[in-house]
Amino acid sequence: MQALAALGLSAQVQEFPQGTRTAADAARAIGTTLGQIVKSLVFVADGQPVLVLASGKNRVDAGKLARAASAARVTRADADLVRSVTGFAIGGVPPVGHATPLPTFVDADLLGYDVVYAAAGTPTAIFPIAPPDLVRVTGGRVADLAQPQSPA
Ligand code: 5CA
Repeated sequence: MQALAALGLSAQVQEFPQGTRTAADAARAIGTTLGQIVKSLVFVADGQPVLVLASGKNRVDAGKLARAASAARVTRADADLVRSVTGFAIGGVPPVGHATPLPTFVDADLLGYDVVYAAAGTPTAIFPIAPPDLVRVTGGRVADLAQPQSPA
């Protein structure tokens, strides 16, 4: 909430005792679609941690992220690295307020919604945010990052 306030946004953090640890949990608790949940994911691009804010309905395509980040090699961060660079444990990693400022990429699919919901630092707390605000407060670059969906 402090990080968002410093960025000019008053966060309306909502607590869900039933848990918002995964995107599916969060969507169920809030009563919204998976697509409207923001997954805050750490990757390592040529040795540098980067943040990807992905729609809950998507898997991040490492090749697309590598191209967006002009990196030769992209891997997932492990849980220890997530904690050390963000200051938060997996399941509650927020899009802002990290221990280290992270270059940020925003899944273009998030821009298709009026409002999306991101973790607020714990596995039971989320906050709503308009996608253009999410881009602004994170200084993120919007990119097509989703793996192609397999037909349902
Ligand atoms: N609070 C929810 C909704 S906002 C949340 O934080 N979702 S999340 O998607 O941003 O965080 C969970 C993600 O952490 C999962 O998508 C999963 O890809 C990742 N994850 C889970 N376990 C590990 C692990 N051991 N190492 C690396 N990443 C992991």
